[in-house]
Amino acid sequence: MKILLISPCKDPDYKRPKCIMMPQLALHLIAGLTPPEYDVKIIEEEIEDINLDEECDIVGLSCMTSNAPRAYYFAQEFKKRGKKVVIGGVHPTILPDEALQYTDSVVIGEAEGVWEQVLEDFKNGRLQKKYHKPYPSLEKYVHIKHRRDTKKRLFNVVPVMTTRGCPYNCDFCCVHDIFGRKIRHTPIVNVVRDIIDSDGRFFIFLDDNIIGDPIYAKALFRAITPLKIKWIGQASISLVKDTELIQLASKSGCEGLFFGLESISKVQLKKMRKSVNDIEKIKEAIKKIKSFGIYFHASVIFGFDNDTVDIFPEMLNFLEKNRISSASFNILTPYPGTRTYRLFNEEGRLITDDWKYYNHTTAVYKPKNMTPFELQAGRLWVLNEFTKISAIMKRLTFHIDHPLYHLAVNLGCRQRYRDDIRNFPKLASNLFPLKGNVIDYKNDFSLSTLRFTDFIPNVDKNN
Ligand code: B12
Repeated sequence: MKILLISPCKDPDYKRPKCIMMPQLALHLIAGLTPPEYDVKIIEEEIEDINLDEECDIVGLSCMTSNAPRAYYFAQEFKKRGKKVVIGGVHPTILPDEALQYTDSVVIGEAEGVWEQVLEDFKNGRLQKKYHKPYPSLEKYVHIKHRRDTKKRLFNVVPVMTTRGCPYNCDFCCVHDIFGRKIRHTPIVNVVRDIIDSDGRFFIFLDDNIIGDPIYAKALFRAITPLKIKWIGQASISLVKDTELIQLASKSGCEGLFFGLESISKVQLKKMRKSVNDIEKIKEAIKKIKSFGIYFHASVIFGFDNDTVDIFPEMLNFLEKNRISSASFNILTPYPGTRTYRLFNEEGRLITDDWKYYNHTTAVYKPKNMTPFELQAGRLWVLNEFTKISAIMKRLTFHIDHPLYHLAVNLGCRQRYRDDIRNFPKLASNLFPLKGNVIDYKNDFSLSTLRFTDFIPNVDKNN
């Protein structure tokens, strides 16, 4: 029997070079859970095309919100061709009934403890509509067979996940609803085994917060130190409160961390219940983390209710002043299942229900203190200013300890800017049609030639 496991892309017209796409973990893990009698083929549409007539018995689709429409398209096409289709991932977990309109079966939550049952039921012709085993144990070692393939990508980085669940409860995030509030751990001995089995040298820990449980994190860092690997991951700024933890992370091969800084507004930081919520303390934290040789990548969000258009130059100024090497510029996104979604929906602020736009970088709602267009354009303006070649080179002088990361990440962000600016006219005319003929998106609009102050006041405020 043959299983086809697919990760659809967000936009089939825009695929990124294979080497810069971070490899999938979920589908490889599911392949690892699959009994040996099945043949498994994994396809990531971001890097390869999908043949709808591919020989297989059952199709498994994995999706987040932004690629859910594409997943549903494939589900329908495969069903037309007589295949059974099972779907799983973040979006079907939140909206299983929506997913069932297009598929035969939905796995809600994690695949561990469920996937074998799905296959057994399929084999016996009694596939159920929904499968759900909340918060399964992560004790069992799952051998991931396709490491060799995944290693060819993103500078040979190998993805690993050590924990699930998140104790924080951010309004805009769905992770606590999906994986629970209690952190569950993979036994450290299994993480070590996974790292050794993978034969890799460079790893990415996909955990939402690799230091979420400091006791586990310290034990993990001690256990991987002898492996002499290099790794990157995501962490909360509270790392700074525990010097031993930073030392252990650095000694175990931590080269860089991605920090969800989110906002520089004190009110907003407090609202998000961030444990380090004083901007002066954040500045010190950045310095301290960098002093341990850890590359600092910041992730910020625009569009909170107290953000005005001033947030764009303020954020740029903050990042430059604090010598932040690289940053992801996101737009607040009301993902289904979050409190933010419920609130914006109740207040009638959502401007589209097309999930493909729910991607962290598109204004899909009316912000309180600016227009959706201003939010969209303001993000692009910051991205442009921060990733101009002259700005990247200027910052390089402060990051001579990690020149390759600095250049690779920033040039990647520059490419992202180029893609976004190319797509902007189409996006803007779909989502933000103007009432007055203020800007002809197709012919007049070029952010690269306009300064922020030139275009923001020009926009029709009623739009
Ligand atoms: C790594 C990661 C990425 C990687 C993905 C790498 C890849 N090729 O898959 C990259 C960086 C590319 C990425 C991109 C994006 N990401 Co992302 N990402 C994550 C992260 C940190 C971990 C995901 C992961 O791999 N986990 C490990 C695996 C093992 O877990 P899993 O994927 O959940 O899979 C389990 C179950 O869901 C289930 N399952 C999943 N699929 C299937 C399929 C079947 C058939 C079955 C049976 C079961 C099943 O079984 C698995 C094992 O238990 C999560 C945060 C999180 N905690 O989930 C965010 C997260 C999933 N991403 C998110 C977002 C928003 C994005 C982007 C839109 C961001 C952007 N600006 O572009 C894009 C969208 C990409 C797309 N294709 O549409 C959001 C999703 C919110 C939502 N409702 O959609 C999350 C939850 C982050 C957050 N806190 O908001 N992401």
